[in-house]
Amino acid sequence: MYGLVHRAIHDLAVKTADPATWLRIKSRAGLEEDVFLSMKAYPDETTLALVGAAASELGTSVEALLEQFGEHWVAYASEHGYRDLLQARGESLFAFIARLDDMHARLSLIFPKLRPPSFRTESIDDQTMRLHYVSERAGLAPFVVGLIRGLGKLFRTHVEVQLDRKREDGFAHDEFLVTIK
Ligand code: 1DX
Repeated sequence: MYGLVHRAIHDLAVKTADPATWLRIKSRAGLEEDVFLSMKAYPDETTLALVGAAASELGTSVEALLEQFGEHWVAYASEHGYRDLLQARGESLFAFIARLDDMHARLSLIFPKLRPPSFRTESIDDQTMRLHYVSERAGLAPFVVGLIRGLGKLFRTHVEVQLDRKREDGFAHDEFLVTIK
């Protein structure tokens, strides 16, 4: 994944722990680079090694770390040049989620090595949607839970996310139920 993702993990580690913890995360992940370049595409193995090492060093599970990181990613991106992208003026949380593929299409024009997931929404009622998440990467459903919670904060909307159908249970892809409270 793009180095921007690794920089956001760095930011999370320094904010929830300290710089020494980040150095241990990098070393545990077997990575040598001093800094990650935002606009360089790194192998997914590098990203996953960082996530695993961060979970160990921060004393949590990979799933919990991914949830936390998803929430942090939204805040981080909105503070590092992507606020306008994440906050189309006047839009509701559900309207924004329904347009995530458009957001990724725009980003892909600028960053050709982006391999974005796809999100499809199904309206159930005014308060509830079913969110279909299709990714070439496995194991990142908890990341999406955090992303939706992060968007909820950004849009100042109380939201609950529930992983309803798991790809690892044999479904074609992960499906979430997203509810506005
Ligand atoms: F709900 O792959 C809210 O590298 C959401 O299944 C979901 O393939 C917000 F400059 C610039 C750059 C850089 C900007 F090139 C990324 F470096 C992207 C900024 C998205 C803001 C996807 C990151 C693919 C890297 C993927 C989960 C799970 C999408 C991560 C979250 C807003 C982003 O993001 C999966 C890659 C950006 C950039 C946003 C993503 C890659 C998301 C969201 N994705 C790089």
